[in-house]
Amino acid sequence: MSHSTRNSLAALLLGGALLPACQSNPPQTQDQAVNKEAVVQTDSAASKTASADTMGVPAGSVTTIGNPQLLLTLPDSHNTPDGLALGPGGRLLLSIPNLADNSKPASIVEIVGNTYKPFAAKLPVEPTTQKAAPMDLAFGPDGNVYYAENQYENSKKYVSRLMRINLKNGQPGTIETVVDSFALANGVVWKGNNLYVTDSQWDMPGNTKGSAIMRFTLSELKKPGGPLHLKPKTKDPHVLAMFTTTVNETGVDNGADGLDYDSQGNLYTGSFGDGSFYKVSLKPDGTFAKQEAVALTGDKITCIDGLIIDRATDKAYVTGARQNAIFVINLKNNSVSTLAQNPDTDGAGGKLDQPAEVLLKGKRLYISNYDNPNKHFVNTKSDAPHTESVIDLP
Ligand SMILES: [Ca+2]
Ligand SMILES: [Ca+2]
Ligand SMILES: [Ca+2]
Repeated sequence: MSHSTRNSLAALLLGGALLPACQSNPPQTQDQAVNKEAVVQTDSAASKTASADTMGVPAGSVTTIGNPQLLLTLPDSHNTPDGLALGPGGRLLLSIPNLADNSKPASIVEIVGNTYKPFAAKLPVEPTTQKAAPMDLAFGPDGNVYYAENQYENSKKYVSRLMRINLKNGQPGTIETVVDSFALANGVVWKGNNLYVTDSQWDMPGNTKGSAIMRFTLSELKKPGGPLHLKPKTKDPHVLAMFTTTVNETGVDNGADGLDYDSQGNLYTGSFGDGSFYKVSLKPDGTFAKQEAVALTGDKITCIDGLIIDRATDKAYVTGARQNAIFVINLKNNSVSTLAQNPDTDGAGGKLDQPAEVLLKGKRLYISNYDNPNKHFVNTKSDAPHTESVIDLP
């Protein structure tokens, strides 16, 4: 999950530069509106906190739906919980990239009951950024843990990676880079011996709003000889499908984010920047067959972060990071309903606080509250407590 605070910064700077031009006239375009608001924010110190969302989510309109419960609270040293993985024996891992405050190192912990313990406390840092940033993660068919790394907020120079934690007797041994040169590696899912990874910023020549799903086979990830290198700004042979984000008032152009597959083996991903929901059909060998934007009905989703599909019911549980909500998409008829939603909170008591990732274990839905907002999000402030919530489904 994946969030681009730098975009806000860019809009802010741009807004400053355009100050004389748009100060006296009402904004005519969405971009101008964004810039105009940025100017207002620069001019007024008072508006630094909690500027109510007046565009995508009108102030006061956010209702309370459902009743998420607190699973556990994390200290400030674990401030941005994100990816969740279910392993052999029901083991649960949680990645914490600390992108809200990375003065403390990122790590991966293991959730045990309603508490947690260290799993991989020392992740290798990327050499140029000197940071680790684990996002989504998954146990592979080889029993090892694969995690996507998001360096995009540290560097735009294609230094994000796919990493492998080689397990020894269930505990982390060596941790190595298996693929490099992603822009923003984000969601991961294994389907048989195919690994699918989203890159939320896979741009192309002439398309700065690009994103993609990549496909790797277990055998190529196991080949000796060091990491695979992607070729940025190309349709690299690992690119399975590409997407273009329609940038809205949030200014965020991150695209494909969470991903999972249904009972028929179709892959789905959602766009963080614009909330589009995509279906990618696969051939039996896991390669591309076709893709489509799914026409959804019911409640409107403006931003999709993580998602998980219950293949027994073909319902997708989708985090609405911007709307501070969990949505359910019934893949049998593409209708959307809201399972849970809260107004702006700090997360106390398990209230939603910008949910980023979800995982289903039995009938229990685990929810990571990422709490690291972009502008025009219901959540306005990264704050303690840092939390995991749960919803027990009927
Ligand atoms: Ca881009
Ligand atoms: Ca919080
Ligand atoms: Ca918050």
